[in-house]
Amino acid sequence: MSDFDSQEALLTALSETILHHDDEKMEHLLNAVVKEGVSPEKIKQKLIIGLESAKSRIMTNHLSMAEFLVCLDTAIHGLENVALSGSRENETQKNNRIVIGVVKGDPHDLGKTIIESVYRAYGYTIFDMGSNVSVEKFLKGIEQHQATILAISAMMSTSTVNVEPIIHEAKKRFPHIAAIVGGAYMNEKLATSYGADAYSENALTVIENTETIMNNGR
Ligand code: B12
Repeated sequence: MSDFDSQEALLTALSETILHHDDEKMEHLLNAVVKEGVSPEKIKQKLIIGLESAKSRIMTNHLSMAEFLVCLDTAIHGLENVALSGSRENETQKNNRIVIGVVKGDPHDLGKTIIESVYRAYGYTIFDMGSNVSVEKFLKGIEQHQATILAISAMMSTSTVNVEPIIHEAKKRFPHIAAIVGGAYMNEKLATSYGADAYSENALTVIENTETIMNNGR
C-alpha cells in the first residue's frame, strides 16, 4: 500500500484508472489490492463504480464517445482479470444461463455490453444475441442455450415498446424464464407493465437484482 494512506484510497485509485484508461496502472493496482487481501466482490464493485462514473461523463459532455469506448475496454480488462484470479461464483451464478440482446429497431449496444461484462465477471454464462434483435431470435436463443434468464436492453424512447412482445412470447413458450430489463428510457414501472421480473437502472445494481429474482424463484 506504500503510496496510499489507506485501503480505501488504494481502491479509489484503482477505480480512477478506468477514467484515465490506464491499463498498466490498473494491473499494478489490481495486484496491490489482491495482496492487501481485498475481496474480489469489493474489487469488482470499485471497477463498476469507475465505469459508471466514466459513463456519466458522456452525459455531461466531459468525455467523448471515443474516450468512453477506451474506458470501457479498460474496465472489461479489469473485470476479466478479477474473474480469472479466482473469484468464486455462488450457486445462483453457476446455475443460470443468460441470453442478452438489444430490442429490434435499436442499434445502441453499449449499455448491453457493460451489463454483459459485469455478468461475466460474476461467473454467469452469457449468450449475446447482439443488437436489433427480433422476438424470434430471442426465442431461438433461449431455446438453443437453455437460458434461465432473459436480459433485454432498449435504449430509445421508440424502441422501449418492443420489450413487451419479447417477454410475453418468452414466458408463454418458456414459463421458467425470468426477465430483467434496462435502458435509457426504461424505468421500474414500465418494466413491470411489460411483464419483467426486474429492472436495473445501471450496472451497479444488476447482480443484486438478478440474484433477488432467482433466489425468490422469481
Ligand atoms: C452512442 C449513441 C449512438 C451510436 C450507438 C453506438 C453503439 N454501438 O451503441 C450511434 C451513432 C450508432 C447512434 C445511432 C442513432 N442514435 Co444514438 N445515441 C448515442 C448516445 C450518444 C449514447 C448512448 C449510449 O451508448 N450511452 C451509454 C450507455 C452505456 O449508457 P446507458 O444507456 O445509461 O446504459 C446503462 C443503463 O441504461 C443500463 N442498461 C442498458 N441496457 C441494459 C440492459 C439490462 C438487461 C439492464 C439490467 C440494464 C441495462 O445499464 C447501462 C450501464 O450503466 C445517445 C445520447 C446520450 N447522451 O445518451 C444517443 C441517442 C440514444 N441516440 C438517439 C438517436 C435518435 C439515434 C439515431 C436514430 C439517430 C439518427 N437519426 O440516425 C440512430 C439510430 C439509427 C437506427 N438504426 O435506428 C437518441 C434517442 C432519442 C430517443 N427518443 O430515444 C439519443 C438519446 C440522442 C438524442 N438526444 O437524440 N447513437
